[in-house]
Amino acid sequence: MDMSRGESISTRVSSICKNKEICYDINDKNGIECFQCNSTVEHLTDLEPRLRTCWISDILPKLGPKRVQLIFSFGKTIEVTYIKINFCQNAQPDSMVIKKSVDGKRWVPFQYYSSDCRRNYKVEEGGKVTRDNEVQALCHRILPNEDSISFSPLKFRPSSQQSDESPSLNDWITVSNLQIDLDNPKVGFNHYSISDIKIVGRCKCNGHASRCIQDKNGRLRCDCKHFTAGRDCEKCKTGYHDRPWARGTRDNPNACVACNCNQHSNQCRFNPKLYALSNQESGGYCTNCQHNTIGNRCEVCKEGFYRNPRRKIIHRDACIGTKDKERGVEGVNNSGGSNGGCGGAGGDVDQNTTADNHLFLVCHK
Ligand SMILES: [Ca+2]
Repeated sequence: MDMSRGESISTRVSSICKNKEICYDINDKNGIECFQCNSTVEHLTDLEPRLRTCWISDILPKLGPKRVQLIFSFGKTIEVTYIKINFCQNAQPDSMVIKKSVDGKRWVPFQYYSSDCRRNYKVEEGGKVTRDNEVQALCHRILPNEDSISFSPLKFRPSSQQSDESPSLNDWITVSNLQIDLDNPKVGFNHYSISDIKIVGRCKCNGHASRCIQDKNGRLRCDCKHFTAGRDCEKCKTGYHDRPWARGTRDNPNACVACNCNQHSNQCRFNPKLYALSNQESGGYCTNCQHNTIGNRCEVCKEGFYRNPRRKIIHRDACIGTKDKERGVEGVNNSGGSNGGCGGAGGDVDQNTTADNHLFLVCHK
């Protein structure tokens, strides 16, 4: 997906040239070259079927810092696979950094470009990534006549062929915001100019969706499958907490599993202790049990109610009150126990079903 053309992307720039004449002195030309500029932020990412449109920075100060920032916010996490920047009017920078963030507050370098990496960024040009340190930003030389740069965040990373299985590389390409710092102009130039920025990525959905959709506010969210929920499918949906959430992989979708609440609730929570006790089979405990039931699986009648022997546990009349009893339904009093209804502490219970599907409880101590 070409994220830079998406409707939900927001682009901000710290400097822009509007209705102004820019004059600059190029060493190899006679005299000064001037042009009138009136650019917009949209010129950075618009489609250019015929006419090239360029974003142009304001005139840079003669003294002091010359940094201009471009910030792209996607509104949700994406996995970036490719970035291409086309410069305009030969006004490419001499030094620039691409930075990334997953919260819009903390930024880390993604890639450096400079005519002199060591002097400007204290990073060795080229550099090497090892398997032990795959997520460090590299610096590549930018040449004065280079009219575009391309950056693939997984390139040169040893685990890139198995990036699905590498949590650190997954984190490395995960961003919600990108920032491009143009730090120094080329010799003779007093502005920067870019005709197009292409950002290619896929929605980060933790292996539980193949596409993103827009919510009613126009924001991107994953089209979650495997009973997951959240904008990144980062959690199990309500009622599907019987196993812990896990990322979907090529070999295992790791779908969330519904809790068994005997049809008395559609809400549950995950409990690691229950999960361990069940030998990692089932860790959900039901909440908000209805129809006068309680228990991890809404399988017990709450105090003052009796187990109706004529109904299965999943029936809404499985637990009946005294009035129902007086009307002639003989119940089993299990108000004292939370272990399946055996009238007192310490009892175990077997649940059996008769040939005509009536459930009965067998208590033994
Ligand atoms: Ca353009």
